Amino acid sequence: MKKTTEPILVTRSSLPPMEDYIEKLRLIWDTAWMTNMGPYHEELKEKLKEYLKVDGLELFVNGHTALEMVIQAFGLKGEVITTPFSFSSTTHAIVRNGLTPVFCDIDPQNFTIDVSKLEKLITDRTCAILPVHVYGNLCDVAAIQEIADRHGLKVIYDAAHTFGEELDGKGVGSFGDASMFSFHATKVYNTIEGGAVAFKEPWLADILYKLKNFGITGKESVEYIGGNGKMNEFQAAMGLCNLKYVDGEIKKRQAVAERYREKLEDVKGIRLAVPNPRIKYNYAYMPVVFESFSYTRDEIYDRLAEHNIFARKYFYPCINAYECYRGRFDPDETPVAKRISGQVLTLPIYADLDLEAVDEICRIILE
Ligand code: T4K
Repeated sequence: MKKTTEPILVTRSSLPPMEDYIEKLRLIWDTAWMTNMGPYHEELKEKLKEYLKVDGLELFVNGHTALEMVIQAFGLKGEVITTPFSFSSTTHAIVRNGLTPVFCDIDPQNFTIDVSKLEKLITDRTCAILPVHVYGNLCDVAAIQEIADRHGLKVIYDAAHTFGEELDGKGVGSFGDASMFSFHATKVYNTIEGGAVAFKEPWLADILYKLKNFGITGKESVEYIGGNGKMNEFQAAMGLCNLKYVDGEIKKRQAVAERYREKLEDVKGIRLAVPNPRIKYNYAYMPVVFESFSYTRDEIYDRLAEHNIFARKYFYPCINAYECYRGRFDPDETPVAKRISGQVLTLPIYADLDLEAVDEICRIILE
């Protein structure tokens, strides 16, 4: 088998033509305005509100800070129900706000929170649900909202993976009380590092703006214990440039995802998430579950690495098995998440990935 010369990594950042970015840098040099809600920040905020089809939006320096700060904005106390099948950020944001995460298992089909197991985890200490639209697979937003309304709970989505996605034509950020998007370099759309909170209630705009700027409320007043979560002008300029090309990038990702599906969908022992025709996807990740295949997930991972192809075990281990949470949670209480996290591999996917490379990756897997 031919070894690829250049390593193929799980993803590769989308960058605009360099001239576009240089052009944007001129204003920064002319004005010397680099951060603290400058003109690019404000322009990007308005453009993203429209693109994401949401009522309110506040930009942040990264997705994690956005999540920490929206949790703080709601002034939550007690327990937050979430899933352990996510990136560390989701649970860390809960814990760093002094709240207790309670882990709900996931749906084996699309890996999001299993709504049939959610309600029995609600106690009189529960204040919110923090589900994850993992890999861009949307949660059952209607069922979650119905449960939340019945128990008077807030719903904050970790929508880090869902830039530009829609359900029945509605922007994904319009569900729940708030949604956090990540614009990290590894995401479908990037502002180098960056993130946002989308929301409906107008009061959130004001408090999020203040929280990300140290809680400052006036020339001589600081009313909140905020932090520094501001997106700077270099990030916002990159965001404005990338926004022009993102639809094209998503189309190219779609071709890659469809090629993988063509090659792997009907293979015995391999399972792909079932697409939902109501969702407009962004093809952020390509998760493949090696359930009863002739080789284990780890064997496939190693075999690809021998060929210079670096898939990733997103998300292994489950968060409730992390060293930093040892003794506090039992991963056996979320058996589906534990099983899937031992079987899933996210294969390389990005806009400029050649379809021939996809064929080669599939050939190595199936060989
Ligand atoms: N919630 C969820 C569900 C998330 O997945 C994340 C982030 C967050 C919250 C928090 O959002 P942010 O605060 O990050 O905005 C990466 C990303 O750093 C992280 O943003 C992402 N999730 C997570 C799933 O993946 P690593 O440690 O796997 O990244 P790294 O450095 O190994 O990069 C992966 C590949 O991306 C590289 O092999 C090559 C490519 N790459 C990477 C970088 C940094 C590029 O092409 N260009 C680059 O600049 O965490």
